Amino acid sequence: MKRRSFTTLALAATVALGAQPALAQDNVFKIGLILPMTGQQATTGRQIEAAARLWMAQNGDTVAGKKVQLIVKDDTSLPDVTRRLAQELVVNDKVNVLAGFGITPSAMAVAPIATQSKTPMVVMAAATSSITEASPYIVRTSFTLPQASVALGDWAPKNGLKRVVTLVSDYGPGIDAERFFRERLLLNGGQVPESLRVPLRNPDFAPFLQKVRDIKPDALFVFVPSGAGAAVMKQFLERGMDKAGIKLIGTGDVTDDDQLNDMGDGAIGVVTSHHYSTYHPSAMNKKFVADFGKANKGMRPNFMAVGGYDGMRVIYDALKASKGQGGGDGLLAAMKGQIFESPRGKIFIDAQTRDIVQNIYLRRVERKEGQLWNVEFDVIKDVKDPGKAR
Ligand code: VNL
Repeated sequence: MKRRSFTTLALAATVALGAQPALAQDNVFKIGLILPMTGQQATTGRQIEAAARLWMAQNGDTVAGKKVQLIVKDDTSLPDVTRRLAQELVVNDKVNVLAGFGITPSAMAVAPIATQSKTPMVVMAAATSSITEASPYIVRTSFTLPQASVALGDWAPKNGLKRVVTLVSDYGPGIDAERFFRERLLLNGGQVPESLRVPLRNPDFAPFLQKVRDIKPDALFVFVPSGAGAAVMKQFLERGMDKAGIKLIGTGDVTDDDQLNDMGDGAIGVVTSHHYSTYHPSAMNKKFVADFGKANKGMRPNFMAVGGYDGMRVIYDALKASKGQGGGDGLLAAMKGQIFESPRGKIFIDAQTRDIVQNIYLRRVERKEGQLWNVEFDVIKDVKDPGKAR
């Protein structure tokens, strides 16, 4: 009785004030999706936005009685811009969740805002191990570089690649990749005669590749962020590194499915380790790839798209489970421990670390049905981030 009269009163007041949108606001659930839509990392933004929109097209925009609204902002991959946008989304738009984050510095810039405002922050792209430790409100649906790199440190020496030079982008994920690959290789009796780091912004790979040619290792291990792989591949082949007997290996960022088909047959045989391959042979993935292509003029979803798609699922499932109650903390609690099948295989959000646990696949570039693909040939199941154990 009491409750009903209160509701009636509130309604009457709302109508009297002509403030009907205020009532509607309570039924809106806002996701602030901050991505690099322009600039050097624009492919990452395009992939994740397309995946988020596909998720919503497939699953509707009403969850637990709330209307889901996606607010996409372009941070041009500059962390100061990411921080300002996150602040505006929290303070002015009053978003329920922050999501996206193309590169590590952008994710790091927003972590304190997530903590202060108690807003869950779903990291869909950035992949430095330590990101999830920057705020207790961060949940990750992408991957970590230690997770992807260790598998290759086991595979390489067993396959005759014992002397390996590393070449990485000089920032968080690159430094993680360099360190975890190297440690694992050394543990397996390999050697790293040189570790090279290239700038993140406008890198010129030529002088570094010349150095690698002079050292003439068995292999070159590469990490560059999504979108930069094609440039590495082109210069690697132009300098005849493969003909000189140096094998190219790396995390899957270098043979990014978004660009792979344009890299040419020189890419065939390159072995990488990663958590998602567009060619992954599950029924769920085949449907995901087909639907994504249909909605985006034939574009292939890459590992960024999968991080975005699964991130949306984590948000939807948390909203459903918490029935839209409990604010940021309720939502966060419902994100922890989620387990489900993704287009990449089974994934799990570790409740302790809020980081993703997933399979890591070894893949080789092959031409199949007239196109270049990363074809999986081995799997390491349920890999936790090795960066967390320290
Ligand atoms: C990061 C890691 C970015 C891996 C990437 O592409 C990537 C990052 C934009 O943490 O900054 O492939």
